[in-house]
Amino acid sequence: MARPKIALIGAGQIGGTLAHLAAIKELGDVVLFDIAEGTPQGKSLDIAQSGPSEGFDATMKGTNDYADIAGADVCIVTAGVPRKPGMSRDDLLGINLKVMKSVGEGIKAHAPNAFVICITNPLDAMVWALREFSGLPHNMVVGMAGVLDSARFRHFLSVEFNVSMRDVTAFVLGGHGDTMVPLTRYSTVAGIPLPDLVQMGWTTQEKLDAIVQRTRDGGAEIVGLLKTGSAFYAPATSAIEMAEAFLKDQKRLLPCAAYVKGAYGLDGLYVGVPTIIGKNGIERIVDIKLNAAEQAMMDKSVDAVKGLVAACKGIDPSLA
Ligand code: A3D
Repeated sequence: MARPKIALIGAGQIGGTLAHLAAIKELGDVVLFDIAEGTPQGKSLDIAQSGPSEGFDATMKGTNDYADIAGADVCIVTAGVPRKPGMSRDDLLGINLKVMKSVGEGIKAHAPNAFVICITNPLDAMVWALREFSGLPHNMVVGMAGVLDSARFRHFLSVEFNVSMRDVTAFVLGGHGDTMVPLTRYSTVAGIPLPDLVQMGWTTQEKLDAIVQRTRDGGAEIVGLLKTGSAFYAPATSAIEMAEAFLKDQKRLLPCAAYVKGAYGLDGLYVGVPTIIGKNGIERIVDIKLNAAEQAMMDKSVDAVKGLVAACKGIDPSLA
């Protein structure tokens, strides 16, 4: 049986890491595309040469030609620019919207049956625009943010509780920005909800509030440290988790920026919600009950995403 084909659009920090992870996990043959000449070719060759030590069977191809992504089963999009210290994700909107247009057209022409995972920021608006430009079904175009934001939350909680990260589950929903919604009530250590752990004296409400805020600022903390770009290891791992769920029909329940129409009272918007990912892409959106405070946070986050989508429509009239 032929190996799946994984096309990575953007061969920068995240793109290169994605290619290496996809190879090591033997998810399929990898095509690394970028407009920068030499970058995808050089990274592909470098990663291929890690094969003898890692012992993986996967081909690597670097290219500047969209024709090479033909028939891809999965496309992961990181093309665009990342933020620099002092920039918000939203500052990237104008530049990255143009990039989404060319990428969407490339996918539409050469890989219309792919499961497409967008990582480019500002995430919720870019995944919406990429879907519009590509014309692919909504269930096959999704944004990566919730898996990463939840992983950051899980990491901070595991350090606070001194327990394995594997036993910490967490949900971060809403838009991927300052208004993201870490849900403490639905986050647990092996099933024990965080509010119960506060009552049990494992932590204090103040410390938990600080962890929630650190999660919201998780991307900016790394941008501030790196100074020349943004996080790339954990973002790549998060997208690979989603790609694997699709390729192996795992039916994983993962928070993703998915197209929501009906659930959460939304009428057609990409925003972070719990989803089931399997061989049909986004197979289900899980409409969990929010209490009044959570709903208020979600509403604020949804408003921020709506503002970004409106800004996209203002920049590119073809989207209106
Ligand atoms: P970077 O290392 O700069 O790579 C971006 C690559 O895109 C570069 O190699 C560019 O040459 C390439 N590129 C630019 N324009 C095009 C185009 N039109 N077609 C194809 N390739 C193009 O950035 P990165 O890999 O660190 O980050 C990529 C994106 O991911 C940025 O927008 C980040 O803000 C975003 N990001 C999102 C998250 C989320 O959780 C959603 C996390 C971290 C980064």
